[in-house]
Amino acid sequence: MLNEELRAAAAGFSFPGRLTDAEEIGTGHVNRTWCLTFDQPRGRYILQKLSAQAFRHPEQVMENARRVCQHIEGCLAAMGVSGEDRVLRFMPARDGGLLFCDEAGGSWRAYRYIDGLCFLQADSLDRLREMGRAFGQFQRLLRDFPAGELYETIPFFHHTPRRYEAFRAAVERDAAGRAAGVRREIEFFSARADGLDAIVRRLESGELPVRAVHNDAKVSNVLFDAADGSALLLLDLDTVMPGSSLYDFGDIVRTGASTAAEDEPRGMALDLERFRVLAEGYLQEAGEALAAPEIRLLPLGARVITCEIAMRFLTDYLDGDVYFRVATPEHNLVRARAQMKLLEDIERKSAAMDAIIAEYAPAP
Ligand code: GN1
Ligand code: MG
Repeated sequence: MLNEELRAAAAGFSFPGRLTDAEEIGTGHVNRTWCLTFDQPRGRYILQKLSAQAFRHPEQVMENARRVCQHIEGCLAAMGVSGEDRVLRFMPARDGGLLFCDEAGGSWRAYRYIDGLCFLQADSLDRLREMGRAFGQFQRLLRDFPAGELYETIPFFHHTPRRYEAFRAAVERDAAGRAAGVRREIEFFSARADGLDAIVRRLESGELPVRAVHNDAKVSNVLFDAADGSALLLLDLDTVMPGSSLYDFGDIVRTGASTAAEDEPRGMALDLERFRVLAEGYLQEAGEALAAPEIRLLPLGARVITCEIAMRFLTDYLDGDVYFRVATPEHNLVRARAQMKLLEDIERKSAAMDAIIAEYAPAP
């Protein structure tokens, strides 16, 4: 569907050829994504409109992504690997920057389309091992990257105690009049409030190193080669920021080792076999780059990150669905319930996860 808004946004970039088609794609909860086709060989590009609600400084988002891509491309080149299909290549806007600002103030960016497969849920254990490897490699390649130079595009993004405060404030505001209907869910998080600083506290004390991390390490943010199944690259670098490797590992587990979709409470559990291959793939790549206490604490990432996103979904439900895109009025509540169920199973299986991590940790 080619409408005026899309045509205007596409015209903001130096694309070669004539625009012939635009298809909305992607499963993101925040930005919107189109695949554009031009009458040229290799004439496909991705065009995205950044959520103004999520990203207050889109130029900082692009600067972070550009620096990280440049760093990764340099590392790949040193390994003799072409960046062609392995790193996002952003298109310059007409003004020479990486963003186009439309008349209504909306921010757009574009990059070269890379052919491959994306999954909402992994379809095999091999796929999950590859996913673990992809995020592990990302961490390894960024081990020398000066994380402190990245902008904090969403301040306190994974500051879980602050997420809890925001959740409590939403309960108090009760902007959509929904709090009375979710007493059980509210109680669920109140009962867990004490452990929520487990990662930020260790980052602040220096027990965990601050690294450049992806911060949205979902299955759907990995692009796989359709022919051989290998992971090509990580998509969605919007939240690349200083943080902890536990955040990414946690999200890998949350989305990769779970037995149901993110918004499907029925049958939701943590699958330890999936966890095992994720840990194996991740540590194969990142093991040498991570510190021993970090590796030991990786399962904590799954617990904190799953609790955090469950709380964020419930917060948005209470606020009246102002942040995450929803398909039904109950969508955020259903998402929260699915993640709560997953969290309970993660809590039950925490010792088993610790034991698996110990098996794959590099020898001291
Ligand atoms: C959002 O839009 P998407 O799907 O890339 C969110 C992540 C959540 C995720 C949950 C900027 O990511 O933090 O983990 O939904 N991104 C932002 O699926 O808030
Ligand atoms: Mg994202």
